[in-house]
Amino acid sequence: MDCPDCERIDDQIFPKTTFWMSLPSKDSFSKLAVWLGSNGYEGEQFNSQGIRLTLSESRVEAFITALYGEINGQELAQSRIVTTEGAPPGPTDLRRVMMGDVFVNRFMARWIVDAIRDQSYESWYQPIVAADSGEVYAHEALFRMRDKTGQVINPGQVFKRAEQAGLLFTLDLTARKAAVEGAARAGLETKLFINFNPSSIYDPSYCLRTTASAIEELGLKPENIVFELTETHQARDKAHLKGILAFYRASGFGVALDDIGSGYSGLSLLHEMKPDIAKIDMDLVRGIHRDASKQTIVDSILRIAQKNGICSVAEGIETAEEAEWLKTAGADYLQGYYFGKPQPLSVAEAAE
Ligand code: G
Ligand code: MN
Repeated sequence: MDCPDCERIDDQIFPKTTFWMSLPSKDSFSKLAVWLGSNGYEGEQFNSQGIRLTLSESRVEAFITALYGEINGQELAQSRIVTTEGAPPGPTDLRRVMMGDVFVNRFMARWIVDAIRDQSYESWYQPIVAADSGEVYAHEALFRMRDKTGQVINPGQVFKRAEQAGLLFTLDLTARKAAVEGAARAGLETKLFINFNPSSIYDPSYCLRTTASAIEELGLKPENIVFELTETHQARDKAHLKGILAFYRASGFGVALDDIGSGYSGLSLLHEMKPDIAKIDMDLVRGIHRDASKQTIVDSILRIAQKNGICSVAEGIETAEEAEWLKTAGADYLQGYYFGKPQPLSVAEAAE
């Protein structure tokens, strides 16, 4: 069985595409009908609030872009759109029906779908060092996607666009696979930290089996893998987060909570979730050696971590002063440009 949300990306646009659009009210239906008529589109009514429109491929972009400007955001979000190659939508098209805004965002983000198909992405790796010895303890895998010219695209943008386009499940899975495959190919011998957005799955044991079996098939040791839960403030509920933690634990993986101390990532998550590792957000790290309020917050994160048997990693360290302050305060591991930037992992580096 496939998970429709993360393992398959459906085609929306065909050589000749029929758009089946269901509007949220009679009023928005009339507005769209009038606009189509006055802009040379031959739409047809197929039920009281439904409009059907067939376009050749070359006219699709102009139509979707105009549609985006014409219908207000809320109307678009409450509309439903599905496309076919002409026939009325059948039972198998049900799972392809999208909210209007997700449909438009998916179309605008089709470069992400193309890049996944063309495998125009890779995983880069950033070292995490032990605060006391300075030895490399682990690498964090960071996903990098390339555009058609080969330029690396800002990774934050890629994930944001993917989420708006209903592609987060697919992208997060692709990134996790790239992380383990790259590490296995390079013969990485340190621990491997892999980012994971809890909003990208419904059910841990079902949705995470692809990643877990890739790790096993590639011969990586589960005890060397740590999953970093990111964007935990967006997670549906604590029970969902706890389910994910339990799945990873039962499979022998380590678990870290990312971005502790940033915005919403409350300290309460630490003793409620009891991860193996707490990653202290880089906003707190920046200039910490001369910022008393950041020092107070980080001191209390470190104290809670120590009391609960949780190891700490300070992220985003850029200077010797920041590194020194964190080491003295008792952070276990350090990460940031000061120690090494994310970069493709060559076999040579992995072996050192
Ligand atoms: O959300 P997460 O903490 O996983 O984000 C890591 C991101 O931060 C990566 O994209 C990485 O390139 C970036 N990064 C890593 N180290 C540093 C650093 O020292 N300074 C800054 N500004 N960014 C960093
Ligand atoms: Mn991270």
